[in-house]
This record gives sequence, C-alpha cells and structure tokens, in this order.
Amino acid sequence: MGATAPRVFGGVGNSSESRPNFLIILTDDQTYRAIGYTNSLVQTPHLTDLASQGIVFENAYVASPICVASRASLLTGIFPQQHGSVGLDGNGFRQSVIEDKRYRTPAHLLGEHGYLTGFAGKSHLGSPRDYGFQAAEEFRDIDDHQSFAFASRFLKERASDRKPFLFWLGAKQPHIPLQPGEEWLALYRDKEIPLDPNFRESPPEGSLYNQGLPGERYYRESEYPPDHQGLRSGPPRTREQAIEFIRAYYATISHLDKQIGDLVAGLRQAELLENTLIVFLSDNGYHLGNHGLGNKITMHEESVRVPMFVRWGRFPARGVRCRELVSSLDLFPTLMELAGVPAPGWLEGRSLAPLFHEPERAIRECVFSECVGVGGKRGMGHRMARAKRWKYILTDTNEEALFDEESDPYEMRNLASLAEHRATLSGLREELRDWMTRVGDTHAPPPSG
Ligand SMILES: [Ca+2]
Repeated sequence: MGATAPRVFGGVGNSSESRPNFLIILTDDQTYRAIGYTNSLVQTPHLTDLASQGIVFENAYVASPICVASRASLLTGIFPQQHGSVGLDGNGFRQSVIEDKRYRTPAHLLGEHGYLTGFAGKSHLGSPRDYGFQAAEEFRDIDDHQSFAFASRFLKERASDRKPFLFWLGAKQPHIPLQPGEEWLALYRDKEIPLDPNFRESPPEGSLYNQGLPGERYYRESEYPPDHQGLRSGPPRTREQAIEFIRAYYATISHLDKQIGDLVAGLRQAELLENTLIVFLSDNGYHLGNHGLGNKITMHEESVRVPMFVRWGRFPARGVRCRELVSSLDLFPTLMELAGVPAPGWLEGRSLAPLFHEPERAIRECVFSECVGVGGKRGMGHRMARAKRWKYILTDTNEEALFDEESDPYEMRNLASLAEHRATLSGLREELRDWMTRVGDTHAPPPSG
C-alpha cells in the first residue's frame, strides 16, 4: 500500500483521467441473506446483475452491528472502542474526528487528493460536511427518494466536469418502520416465506441474546412507529407476524434495488460506469425472528454479517464469489490503495484489492466485531472472534459461545463447554484477548487456557 498505483491494475495511474471514481452504497439493517444472489426469494435483479459483474464477498462482517458505531467505523477504519462511538451515541466520533482531528475519513483524504466528495442520506454522526464531505445533505425520508435524487444530481455534474469523485449514499431502507408501496408488497404476497431453522417466537435464556443491558432484549424497538400493517415492528412475533414482517422487509429491499438500478443506469448513460468502483454493503444485519429476536446488536450471523460486493469495469475478474473473511473496516484501505493515496497508520482493515486478483488467498485468519456500548454502559455487550470455520463470542456476563459454522450455520449448538473443542476454544480466546488489548476493551478478558 502506498502512494503509487497498485501493481495488480497495471493501468491505474495517478492522473485524474485514470483514477477510479467511488460510489459507496450503504444500506441500513440488511442481513446477509436478504439479497437475491444469496436468496432467490428476494427480488433484487439490479443488485444481482451488478454483483455478477464484480466480486461478491460472502463472508463480510461489520466492525459493530449497530448503526452509529458501524458507520463511524467505516469512516475511520477502526473499531468503535478506538474512535469512541460504541453504541448509538455519536459523541466519541465527533470528539476524535471533528474536534481533536485524531482520525480522518476517506472523504478528507480523497478530497485532499483532488477528489470531489459527496454524501446523501443517513449520517447519524452529524453533518457530513463536518467530517470531510464537500457536497452533502442529510435526509431522513423513509423511502430514500431525496437521497437518490441528490446522488443523481451529483453524478450528472460529474458527467460534465469529469472530475474524480467519491459519493457515499447512506440509504435508510430497509430499517424499520417498513412502509413499502403496494407494488413492492405484491411481489411477495403469494410467496411462501420459509422461516429459518433458528426461528423462535421469543429468545432463549442467556446473555448471548442481550440487546441492551444484561437481560434486556428488543432494544428500543418499541420507540418506532407501527409499520404499514399497523403492527409494532419489534418482537416477540408469532410465526405469522414474522412472515408478514419478512414480506415487508423483502419488499422494501426490492424497492431499494430499483432505485439503485436507476442510479446505475444514469452512471452508464453518462459513461461514468466503467471507471466507477461501486461498493455495496450494509451497516449491520437484522434478526428476522432468528433466535427469537428482531433488531441486531448480537454477534449472531444474522446481525453481524452483511451482503457486500464490489463492481468495477476494470476488474481482472467478474462473477467471482469470494469466501475469505472480510471486514467493513477493509473499505477505507481499499479506497486509499485504488486512489493511490497513502493509507494512514491507524487503519485496522486490509485492502481488498489483492482479493480482486486472487479471491482464494486469505487476507486474515480471524475477523472481529464488537457491540459494547448499547444500553448506555460501556464495556457491556458482546465481542466476537470469527475464524473461517469457528466463531467465538464473549458476552457482558462472561458467557462464552463457540459455534461450528460449517456444520451449524444457524448457530444453534454452543460447543464451548465440550472437551473435544478445547484447543479451538483456547486459540480463539487468545485471538480475542489480543484484540481486546489492542482496542482497549475495558471488559475482563476471556479465561486463559
Ligand atoms: Ca443499521
């Protein structure tokens, strides 16, 4: 990584004509299975088409499965306990980025290197102009109409001036309350919606299922207005209510898919598509009744794993499915490498560019995530070390979980207490212990051995 053009794309130089543009599409609360290329029930023809022209990251994990912390991590390239916004409070980010200027965002750095930077949609961290975006507007409309209109205007201007750009679109969909139009609901009305094997009407006992302070589930969901059916969005949900919720959730994603398709059509028309690197991902996942929960915040796959792909006309490979472990923190160094901008020293992620070239070569052995400030008390919550086959979780009450993701992808059998998995447990405890030290986790480390 450095100031020179990446080796794998011999033709990429630093002149404004050859530097790639970046379009980041960040959705809100979209779990990894809620996209057409992973789950054919979900109708996302545009996203599926785009992904088929690029590289899909099947094992992508967010640094933290909650909106504010996750977004602040994407923008700083570090974990929440490092930038200071650990839950839903943006003050840590504002202090460390805006006031103290200890960390800077991709918008700051690309802006300094001649990029025009734009933002539209959900920020959750104050005005994006305060953290480096030059043309920025926060929108809170539930259907993202204004955000896409703003994005479209920004891209039209680039079609005229041909200046390199970074545009960050923070969509609000499919966050609750779900209010998709009838035409989108109609896509799913007669569809049979199978519930996942780990569906429950309410969660089992245990701190793995905390979504706030110990014993607190369904964090804040009662604060949201009723959805399109007049139902409260939060669980506990019966099987029938969960199915209706999932229909509305998928319908919202199909609507979003259409908006993204229109935006990309505009890029193509403006002849900007081939040199624009599109990164699609979500800020966190969502429990669709999995383990009896809604919302996110847990370290379960539904919450912490997100759909993610990159599409770029100058890719060496297309239609690639990469199964290596990647993190939302990898976005920042990837942008820096491809723009030929030196990556700052504080970044915790790795550039994804080597995977574009060699998708089967691991860039890490273990990926981490944390959600430790929800409920207002720092140090509570969950942290995770996820290796390719195994996942280890340590909760706020020192409960441990070990899941075999190959044989148990729905995480229904906690193997942490079984002697035969002692060595695996021990290795992941050590990984997590090192990570906790690195990020300054205030919670007691996992037991040794
Ligand atoms: Ca979110």
